[in-house]
Amino acid sequence: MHALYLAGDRLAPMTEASSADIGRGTILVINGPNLNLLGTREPEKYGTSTLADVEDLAASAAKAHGFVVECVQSNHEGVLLDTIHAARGNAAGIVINAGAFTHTSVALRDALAAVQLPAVEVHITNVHQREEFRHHSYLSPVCSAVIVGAGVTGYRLAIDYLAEVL
Ligand code: CA2
Repeated sequence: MHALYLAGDRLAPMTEASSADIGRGTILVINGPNLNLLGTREPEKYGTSTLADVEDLAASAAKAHGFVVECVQSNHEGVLLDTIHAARGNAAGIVINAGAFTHTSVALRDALAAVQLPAVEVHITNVHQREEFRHHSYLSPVCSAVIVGAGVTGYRLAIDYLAEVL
């Protein structure tokens, strides 16, 4: 999944948007493994919003602050790494829910540290109320802020925060 949203609409990829369209810039919204299933299973845990709903919510929040979003979801760690690398020079900030890779991936942490962009780690659920293995995040130490347990509203809060600090 890879889409640029401008003014809440699905548009052409980032390369086709003019800098005049972009306003304050682009916020990259990354969703990791299994988050493509949002809204289709386990609603008691993850709610009923779909990934498309989350991406629309992010686009609206960004638009309110004069940003656009680029939204990427992948189940493949390498794709997420390439996406983070490509953000350098193209995005002003990053919102990332790396799913289960949060708890396993030194590589994603190194990529986030390398690009030196303000990043916000988001988790839909309160990972601290869940299994012990979800309590540790490799990403938190290299993120500016961490939002857990606010449901999909966490993505909006992350964008509001980035708009404040950027
Ligand atoms: O709470 C979160 O946002 C998580 O990042 C979600 C991950 C989990 O591994 C993290 O510990 C916390 C799992 C994403 C799975 O998403 C699904 C959505 C709907 C149905 C099934 C899975």
